[in-house]
Amino acid sequence: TGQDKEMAVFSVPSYACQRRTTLDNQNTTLTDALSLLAENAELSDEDGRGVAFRRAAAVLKALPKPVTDMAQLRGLPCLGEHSLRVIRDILENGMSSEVESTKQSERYKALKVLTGIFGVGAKTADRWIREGIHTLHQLRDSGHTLNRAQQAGVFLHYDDLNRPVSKADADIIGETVGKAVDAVLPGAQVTLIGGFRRGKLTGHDVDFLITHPEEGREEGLMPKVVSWLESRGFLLYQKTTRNSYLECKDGPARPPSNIDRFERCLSIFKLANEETGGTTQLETLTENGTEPAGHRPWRAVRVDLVVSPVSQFAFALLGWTGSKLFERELRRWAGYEKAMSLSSHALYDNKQSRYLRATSEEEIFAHLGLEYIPPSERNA
Ligand code: DGT
Ligand code: MG
Repeated sequence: TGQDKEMAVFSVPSYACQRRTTLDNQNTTLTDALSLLAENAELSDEDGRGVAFRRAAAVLKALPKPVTDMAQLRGLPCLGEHSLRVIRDILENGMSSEVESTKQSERYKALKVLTGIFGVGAKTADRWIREGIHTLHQLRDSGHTLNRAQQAGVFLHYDDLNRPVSKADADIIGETVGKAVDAVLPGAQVTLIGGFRRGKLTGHDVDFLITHPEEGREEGLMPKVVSWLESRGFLLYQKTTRNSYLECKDGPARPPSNIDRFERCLSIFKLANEETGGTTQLETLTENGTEPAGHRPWRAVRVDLVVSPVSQFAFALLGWTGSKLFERELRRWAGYEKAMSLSSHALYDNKQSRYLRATSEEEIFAHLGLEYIPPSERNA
């Protein structure tokens, strides 16, 4: 029919790491709906369902035009029955009743509030909800003993940590981190990673990768950087850990030397307000009784620092730039299509039984037989 001729037909490769996904999303209504269902599944310990919704949302994010008709989706990958039903509801009725009822549900609302606490994940939140704890007030009254991170998250900085961080704030923090690193190890380099490297204008935290061009010089760097920052009052909280090597789940066992040398610091930064701007938002007393930001000249910001030896830098850079789904898809591609194991430390070729070296992200994409996708197009 004539209508069919007008309709854009889309074609999208199966893996998100084969696609160029910019921040210019033409289907935000649909992707917001699917992302909400993904989030709800993840918070409910249904990771498989979560990933399915994330993949479906990512396909829609890669489309050059808004979807207006179900027929346009024919042949597209990763759109399962459930996701298609949600999309159809929205295209036909302007909303999905499943999304709306999830959004309104007490459980989802409580999960959002409780996992909004720094240091509280889905498991803890779920346990509290089963005890009838749905709000911060109820949590405080419950008499639960909270760990140090959670105390910082609930009592001190809840509102700050749940307010988006701007790129300008990220840059100011980057300058401070740069000064710290330069002071304790001249020649060491700081790179902004995470969502800001992909061009996002806001984020939930600021992520930095630190390395030194001479292998081994980065050892012991993190504690020094942290002391420098701490002694000058830049840190409200910090916890430095040896890399827990979570991505090991997806790969073979690796030499322990890799594991030992990767350090990470989860911190809460004290960011002074710009002198001219004062506070950015007008605020009344916060509902949960934390100290309102309007009455103090700083805000709290989550900052993640990672130190990598230069031999692993390209892998760390690629692994920490995201998006999370893009990373997951890269590892899936490596495993299923190339019989390789990719982590933030290394790329292992199972057929050749050896590690493949790389000094740039471009080389890693080449090893994987993928077209190079720059950070700004990894927003899957
Ligand atoms: P945001 O902060 O919400 O605006 O968005 P992103 O994309 O910056 O997300 P974030 O900060 O949670 O993580 C940045 C990237 O770092 C993410 O794409 C995956 C990676 N990443 C996060 N946590 C870990 C981890 O524990 N291990 C490894 N290898 N990578 C991680
Ligand atoms: Mg981030």
